[in-house]
Amino acid sequence: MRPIKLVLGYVFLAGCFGSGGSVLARDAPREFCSRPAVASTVEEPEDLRSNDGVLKLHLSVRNERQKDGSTRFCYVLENGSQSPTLRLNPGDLLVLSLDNQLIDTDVGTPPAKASHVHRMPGAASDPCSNATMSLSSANLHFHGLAIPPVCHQDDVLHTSIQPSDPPFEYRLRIPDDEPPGLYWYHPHVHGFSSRQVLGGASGAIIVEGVERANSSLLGLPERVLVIRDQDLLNPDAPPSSSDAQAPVLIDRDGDAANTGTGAGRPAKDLSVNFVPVPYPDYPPAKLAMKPGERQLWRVLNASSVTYLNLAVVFKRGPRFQAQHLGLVAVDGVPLTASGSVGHAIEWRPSIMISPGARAEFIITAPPAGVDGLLVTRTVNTGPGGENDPNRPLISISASTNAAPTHSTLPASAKPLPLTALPWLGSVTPTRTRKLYFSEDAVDPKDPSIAQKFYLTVDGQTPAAFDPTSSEPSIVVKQGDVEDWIIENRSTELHAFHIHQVHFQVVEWLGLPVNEPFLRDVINVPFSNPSMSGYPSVRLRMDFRDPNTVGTFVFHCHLLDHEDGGMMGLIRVEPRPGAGSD
Ligand SMILES: [Cu+2]
Repeated sequence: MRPIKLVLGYVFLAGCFGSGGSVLARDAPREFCSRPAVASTVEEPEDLRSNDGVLKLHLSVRNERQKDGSTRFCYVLENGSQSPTLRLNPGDLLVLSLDNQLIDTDVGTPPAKASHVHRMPGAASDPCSNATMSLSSANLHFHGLAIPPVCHQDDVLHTSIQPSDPPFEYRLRIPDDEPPGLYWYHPHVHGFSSRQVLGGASGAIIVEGVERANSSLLGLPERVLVIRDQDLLNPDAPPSSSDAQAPVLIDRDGDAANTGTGAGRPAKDLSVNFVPVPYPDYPPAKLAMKPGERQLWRVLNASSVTYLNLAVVFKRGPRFQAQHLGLVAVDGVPLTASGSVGHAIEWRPSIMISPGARAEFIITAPPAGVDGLLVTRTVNTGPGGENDPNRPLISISASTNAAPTHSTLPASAKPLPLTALPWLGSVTPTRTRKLYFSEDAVDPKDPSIAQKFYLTVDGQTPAAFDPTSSEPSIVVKQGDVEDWIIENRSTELHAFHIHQVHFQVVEWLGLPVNEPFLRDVINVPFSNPSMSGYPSVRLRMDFRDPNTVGTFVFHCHLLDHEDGGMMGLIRVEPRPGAGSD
């Protein structure tokens, strides 16, 4: 369900840019965020590769209001291509100049519906400390990278670039020991992340070398798939005939509520590399592979709220045959990360990917004459959650003429050295903390009003994240390893994410799992009134990396929950006696 917005004051944005001359100039008709047609072929994003250890690029962030009232957001290169994949090696420098060309697309709508703006005390023109956070503010979060939470690198608390600012330079170095895999970039403007990401503001980052962690990947063609959600293209359409028996329930925000049937109207449409797969008929995007070919698919769930549960079926006549997918990495971390052998590939009939999470897996193309289908299977998000029904995403055809992927992993590679630090799972935690997700009705007597969202450290008072406060709810020392129990006291799923840090899932619903890899997003099961106690996961949190020193956030990655306040602050203090690094 959607939160109420944290409203500190309504400001009609047209008046916020001084003379407004540049704003008016940008109001001319234009199409920057064009999108492919329904049922078209899935194209890979453009690859930008580092050269001599440096990747330098100029990216504009733009938006465009659509006839249906929705707004597209896009990251555009000078050549017009959108959401490029940034490919770097460990140790490489990324120099990204971000030009905010956003306009206020709410101008012209009644003031009550116009963008609201957080203005924190001390608002200034320096983008490193600009307290204005609005729908036309921009910043970037480099999701999953263990880089410092400071301005021009990965700070989202105080960095806010306005349309009137000159291009803003991000300059950061991929750590030498960053696990090779799939990461991503997206905006993190508090209160507005959901609308910007839902509009399409996201792109992939690849830290090269996954074949060094897993020799079974040597020489495989690789393909980046970014799955996004968006407002329904056909919100008023009745369900297709095969779905007709499924009820269309509306939750208190007007979103389609979880039907628990696997069918019915979804809360959001999905797209694959921007090819929309709209409700109610879901005409799938198209993709060709050579018959029987193996590829590494690197899938990012860049949805604002939609869970994915990916599976591949082959159609043999009237029968559908489920295939196994060979999972090799999660959230940018190869499954071989613990150094234990024998877990290089995990063959699974389906792979769940929470909003914000990534999965990299081997897929085998259908044989000649057989069609394949990538689908997302229904996810039960709980009685309070949104409807994520079964639906197809990509129709896979087997063809000897299939175009090659943009990129193929090297055929030989030096194995990745083991990290210098002991495996996280073998470290005894310094202490254990408990945090919990909870929701509150704004007005219990009026169920038409949405929820308030909290992520609380046990013992503290639940409160929505306050962007004007710099007081952390958790303070740790660099070098510490802690266990965090994350409990869900609400009736819908939440996806826990923390910046700068990967963690190990140690327990799931009280059962030891000791995953031999790390994650940066974990789904926490919803609670149910018939349960005794609340469902929880236990995470081993790693603050050993000196790059974690500073203040940063942890939050739910269902972005309207995050925007609604389901977020907290942590400060990692330098280790006493540690050097300046
Ligand atoms: Cu949530």
